[in-house]
Amino acid sequence: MSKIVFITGASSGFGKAIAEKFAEGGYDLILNGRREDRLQELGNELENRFNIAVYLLPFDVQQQEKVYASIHHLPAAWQQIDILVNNAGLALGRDYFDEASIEDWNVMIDTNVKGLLYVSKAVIPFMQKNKKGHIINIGSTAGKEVYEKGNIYCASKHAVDAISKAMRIDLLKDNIKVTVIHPGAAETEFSIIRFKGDEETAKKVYDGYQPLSAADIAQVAFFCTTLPEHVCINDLVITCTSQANSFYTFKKG
Ligand code: NDP
Ligand code: 8X3
Repeated sequence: MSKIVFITGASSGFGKAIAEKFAEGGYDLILNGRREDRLQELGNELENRFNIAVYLLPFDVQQQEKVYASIHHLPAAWQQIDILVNNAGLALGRDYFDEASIEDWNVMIDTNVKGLLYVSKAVIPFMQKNKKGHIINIGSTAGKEVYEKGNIYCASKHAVDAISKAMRIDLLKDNIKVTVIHPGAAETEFSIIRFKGDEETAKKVYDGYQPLSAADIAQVAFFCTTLPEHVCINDLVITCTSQANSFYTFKKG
């Protein structure tokens, strides 16, 4: 069997582009997301185009029992996971702290933080058995600086940053690499989800400059995993050329 990469949130955006990039590189894929129809379509296309094998593992990362049951029941050959990409995540709303919805906060914390923990906890024993592995966590520039009305999304991504540091220290003994990639603004379905289907507001986020694309992030994720065995990129912030950090983006017009 070829090397195996397990990608959460592969039905859209970064996760989908990462699946395409690794498929092109000859990896077999475990694809997760909630929208099974999208995973099925992507899986079929990549199997046909790149002659690789794809295993679909649709579940909601917020549901601990389902996460554990799905991962523990992987066929033995598919348990030989080389790379885990913890990408599933979202922002919901852009509101002042005192006006934001508690439901939105719960979903962001349950997905971006607890979901990442559940999936990692379930996959790490397979890597420990093999005495190798690579975990890539998708953070954000929002995990480096807190911006107005970003409150709990920023908090969840700061948590991803801290969890990545903790994992890297505690998994040294198992020869497991941990990389956290912090992208800036990238045009995916992210803002449509954040603004709850308001496509006009979502589009405005990217007006006046060229944001990152999902393919840019996929290229970087692939690069991080193809370095020599003894080399690990720990922490990587990537923005488009027009963006410096969460606060400064140069926009035309
Ligand atoms: P998209 O909305 O395009 O993709 C998000 C993916 O996450 C989808 O595949 C979605 O699948 C999946 N997902 C969401 N919730 C769950 C869940 N509960 N269980 C399983 N899968 C879930 O956004 P992006 O590709 O942009 O976002 C990917 C990651 O990148 C997120 O963690 C986001 O915070 C981060 N990020 C995004 C940036 C951006 O500007 N776009 C910048 C920095 C970081 P489904 O709905 O089918 O479950
Ligand atoms: C997504 C980028 O700037 O919306 O993580 O927080 S931003």
